[in-house]
Amino acid sequence: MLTTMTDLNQTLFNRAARVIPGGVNSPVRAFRAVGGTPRFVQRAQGAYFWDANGQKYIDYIGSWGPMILGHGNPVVLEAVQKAALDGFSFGAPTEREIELAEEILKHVPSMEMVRLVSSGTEAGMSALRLARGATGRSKIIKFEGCYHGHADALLVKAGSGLATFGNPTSAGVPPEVVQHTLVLEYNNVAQLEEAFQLHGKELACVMIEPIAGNMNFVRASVPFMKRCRELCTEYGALFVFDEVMTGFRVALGSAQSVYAQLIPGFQPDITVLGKVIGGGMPLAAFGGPRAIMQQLAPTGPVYQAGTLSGNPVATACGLATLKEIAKPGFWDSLSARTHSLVHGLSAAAAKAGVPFSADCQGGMFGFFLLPELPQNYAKVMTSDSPKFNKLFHGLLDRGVYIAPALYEAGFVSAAHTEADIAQTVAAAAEVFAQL
Ligand code: KE4
Repeated sequence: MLTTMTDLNQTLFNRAARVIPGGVNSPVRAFRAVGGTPRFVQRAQGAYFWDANGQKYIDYIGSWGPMILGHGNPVVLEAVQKAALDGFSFGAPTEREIELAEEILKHVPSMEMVRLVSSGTEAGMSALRLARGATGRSKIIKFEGCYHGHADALLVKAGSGLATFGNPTSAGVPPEVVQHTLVLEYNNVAQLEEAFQLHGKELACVMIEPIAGNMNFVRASVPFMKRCRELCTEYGALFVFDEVMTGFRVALGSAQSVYAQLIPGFQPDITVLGKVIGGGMPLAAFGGPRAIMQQLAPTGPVYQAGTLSGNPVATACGLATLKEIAKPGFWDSLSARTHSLVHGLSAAAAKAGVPFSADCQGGMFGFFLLPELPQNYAKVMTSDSPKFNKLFHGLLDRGVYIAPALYEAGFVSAAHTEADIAQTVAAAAEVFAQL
């Protein structure tokens, strides 16, 4: 167990809370769902970070997805240092934005063009405006438990953050802003059919997390995904894949390449990306067919802009990251490591008689203290929060850092070793025995 005389994390947290709301710049970091003191990161390297007390942790958050290579990858670091020497930001086009765009398009064939922005929220918000502008329609469908960033129209029964606070919508979002947003149950084909029968011709888009990482880890079933695609095509609505979390994280071709193997010819219309494509720097993107993307300013009527969009240092970080994960063998090795973690945790839970179900794809994993994998938000909500909180803190005390919220996914990086996995599983076995 870890004990420290003066907990410098608490000292920093108290100081932070005086000048930053909740002491954090993003709610989930405050540990509100799990209780206790957030760990203030002093530095990170590979699969680890060290907190204000100098305590080391195996990091399974990796900045909520971006750090797929692990922290401080030397190739990426060198690219960033080199780019910084040439200038931080110009507000003018650069060659590297073209290189990053070309690299993204190479791996995501559903996209012919892409626009770079600075956050997943900005990308999702812009994709929504594009879908509405391109179709001339206002209504949209999203699914309960999915989170697409905090743009007003999308902040309705979001899965991340808000679900943890049990607050299905946010204050400050006027009812008229969300009146066009239909929230359906994930994986519910009947409800989807009904919504299209009622509103199909008014629908600008259906927006979905193909693997819902904001409900921890819930896959869209093949029949459900197939039906979303068919109905969007039939009614002229655009199918928007929010791959901010799954993009370049579950596979080099992102989640859409996983579904294209299960549903021949499957492609979404618009894809939203973030996290991994920035390699940890503020960078996100959205893209799709040329005919749709040309609707964006300055070539079309849908306005969208950004001072730091395509930032030269962030694009260097993202491009170096994508080049590394495209190297032969990367995905076999990463997937093997993630599977080894999930199998180890499942075996440890079974041995301790703890109800447990887990799933993973590429470098992303999730688990539930439930006997079987939940298929939607309501089922995820039946999870035993107090028990999860005990697991969270038991692991944290043993130097293993998983998401401080039941509804968040976990991430393995290329820097995580089998020894790290073994240490994690051993720690979990101890905690499961106490549950
Ligand atoms: P950002 O604006 O946080 O870059 O991206 C928003 C977003 C959009 N779409 C999906 C599928 C996402 O998962 C996210 C952000 N994910 C959360 C973690 N669940 C970021 C962590 C946080 O909010 O602090």
